[in-house]
Amino acid sequence: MGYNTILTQVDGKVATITLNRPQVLNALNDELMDELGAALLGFDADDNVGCIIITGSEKAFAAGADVAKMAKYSLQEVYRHDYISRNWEQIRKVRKPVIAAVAGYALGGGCELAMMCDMIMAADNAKFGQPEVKLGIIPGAGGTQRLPRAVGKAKAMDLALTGRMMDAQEAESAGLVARIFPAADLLKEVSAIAKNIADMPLLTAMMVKESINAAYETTLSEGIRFERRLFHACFGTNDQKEGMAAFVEKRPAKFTNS
Ligand code: DAK
Repeated sequence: MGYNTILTQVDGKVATITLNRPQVLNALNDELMDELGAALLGFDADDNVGCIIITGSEKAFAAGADVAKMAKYSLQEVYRHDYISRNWEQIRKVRKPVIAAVAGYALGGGCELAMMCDMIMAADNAKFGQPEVKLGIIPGAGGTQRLPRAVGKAKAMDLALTGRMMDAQEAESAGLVARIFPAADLLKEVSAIAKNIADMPLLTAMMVKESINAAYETTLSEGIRFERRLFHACFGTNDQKEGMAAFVEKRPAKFTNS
C-alpha cells in the first residue's frame, strides 16, 4: 500500500513503520496519524506478522504534533471535532507487541506516541520531553497520564512544567526506556529484539501484553484475577502443549500460533 508520510517494511515476522516527514522532524499531522493507524491495524490483522516497530530518523522520532497546523485551531473547532482523538487512538487497538525505536527528538506528541507503544528502546542520542507548556497547551495525547506512570510524579511534573528535555540515560534510569543502543545500531538491535518476540507463540505474547497493560487500568487484586484467567487460558492453546513438551524432550519448540 502506498503512503505519503510513513514507510513500511516487513522482514520475516517483523513489521517496521518509519515516520517519514524529515523536513519537519516527523511532526505528526492528520495524514501521518491516519496512515500510521491504517498500517498498524493492517499489520495487527496480518497473521504473518508477530511484532511491530515504530521508528523515525536518526535526528527525530517525532518532534511533536504539527504546531504550524495546530496554531490556527479555535476552541470551538477542537471541541466540536474532538481534536484528533479519532486517529491518535488507533494504536491502542493493536493487540500484538509494538516497540518504539527512538533516536533523536521524541517531544510532545512524539513522546506520547512512543509511550503508547509497549516499550521504548532508545538510541544514545534520544531526547524525550513534553514541552507543550511553552506553547500554551498541556500534553493532549496521554502525556500527563502515561509519563507519571512511567517515571513517577516528581520527574513528570519537572518535565511537563519546565518543558525541558531528558536524555536517553536519564530516561532509562527513570524507567521510561527499556534499553539504550548506539544510534547507528538502534534499528539492527531493535529488529533482533522484535524477531525474538515474533518467534514466541503469538497468542501467549498477546496475552502478556494484555495482562501487563491491564495493570495500568485496574486494582492489584482485579489485575491478578485477570492475569490468573489468562494464565488458565494458556492451557487451552496448542503452543502451551508444544512449548512444555519441547522443554521436557530437550528439543526446540515448533510453535503454530494456535
Ligand atoms: N511541528 C511543526 N514543525 C516542526 C515541529 C513541530 N512540532 N518541530 C520541528 N518542526 C520544523 C521546524 O519548524 C523546522 O521547519 P523549517 O523552519 O525548516 O521550515 C524544521 O522542522 C526543523 O526544525 P528546527 O530548525 O527547529 O530544528 P532544530 O534542530 O533547530 O530544533 C527542535 C529541533 C526539536 C528542538 C525544534 O524543532 C523544536 O523545538 N520543535 C518543536 C517541539 C515542540 O514544541 N513539540 C511539541 C509540539 S505540541 C493531541 C495529541 C497530541 C498533541 C496534542 C493533542 N490530541 C490527541 C488531542 C501534541 C502536541 C504537541 O506535540
